[in-house]
Amino acid sequence: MIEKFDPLKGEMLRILHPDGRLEESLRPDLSDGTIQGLYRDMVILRVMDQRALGFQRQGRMGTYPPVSGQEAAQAGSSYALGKDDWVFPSFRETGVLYLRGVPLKDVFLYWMGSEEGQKVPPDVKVFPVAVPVGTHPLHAVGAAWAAKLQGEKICTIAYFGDGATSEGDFHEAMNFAGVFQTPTIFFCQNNQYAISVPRKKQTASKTIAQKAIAYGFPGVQVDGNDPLAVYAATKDARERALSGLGPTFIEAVTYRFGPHTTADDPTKYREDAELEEWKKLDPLLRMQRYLGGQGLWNEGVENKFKAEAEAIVSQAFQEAESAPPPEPEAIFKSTFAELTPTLKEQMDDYLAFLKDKES
Ligand SMILES: Cc1ncc(C[n+]2csc(CCOP(=O)(O)OP(=O)(O)O)c2C)c(N)n1
Ligand SMILES: [Mg+2]
Repeated sequence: MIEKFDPLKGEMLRILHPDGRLEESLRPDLSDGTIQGLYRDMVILRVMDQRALGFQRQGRMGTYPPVSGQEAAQAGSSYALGKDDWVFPSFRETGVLYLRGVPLKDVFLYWMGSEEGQKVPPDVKVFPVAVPVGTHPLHAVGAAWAAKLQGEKICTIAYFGDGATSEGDFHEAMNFAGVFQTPTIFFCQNNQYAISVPRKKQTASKTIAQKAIAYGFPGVQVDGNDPLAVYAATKDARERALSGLGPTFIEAVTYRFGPHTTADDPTKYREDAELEEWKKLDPLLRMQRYLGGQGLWNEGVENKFKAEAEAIVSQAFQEAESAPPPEPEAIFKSTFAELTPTLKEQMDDYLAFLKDKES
């Protein structure tokens, strides 16, 4: 289905319009009940994000990268994955982590500075958060290649931003995936900015999706604020991957409502008017409009979902806050299974320094 939308012609996949109208001919195989569940999850992500900002401002959590505005991209794609598919996230995929089964407590722990938060339960197929921009698509391609060689019926998905597409690693990953036909989904959340650098200064390409064409596989632009379009494109990409057709590139066109991280002030580089225009395309609003028309959303439903979300977030944060603070040596011990001689030397040196300071 995605091949019907040519990024070179500016064609973008959209199924749920901002006014809540559904493109029936493109409707994915989701019941209205499931769509309501998807909306409920998006509310949890919105509430989680708002609370996380508050916790950071109260000094109870470290730097945090918000996801508000990108809930459709994260929830829509998560819903389309299989249980055994591997996710390779960047730092802004809090919503994906949660929906793929990483306990919210661990997500918070990570942003509190504890590597314990990166230790996912054994049945959760999520790699650690990659803060170095654009490095992990290579890992996703490598893992997909391994799965292909071993005959495993899974795909891998790498999440990254528009800015990451300027990194060399990204292009190496795309090239390798195209040549070796790896079952990989490249999922780009184009939120229009890489910190303060706008999309138009990132690439001279008309779309980011069209970059896939040069590497010999399909790329599709989807309305990233439309969870149904994101779901349908990801599901299609997954089916292609599992049937041996190789990689797919998805550009989810979206916008981050908040700052890049809690350390950023977006008013320095973007106009309020731009933000207001994008707020009209808020992914939660169009879901409310659609579900409202089906009798599955009203103020009562909204309040119920919000209260449930508050309870989930409060409990997770309480658990994270009551976990013991990380040992100083955790910073050295969290990368390799066994310490390298250089890391061991650095760790011993640091522990001796701390001991000296105490005495
Ligand atoms: C290799 C590398 N260079 C620079 C940075 C600093 N940095 C962190 S996030 C970011 C921008 C990323 O933008 P984008 O890929 O669009 O993702 P977004 O933050 O918008 O989700 C930069 C430059 C980094 N973390 N890693
Ligand atoms: Mg970006």
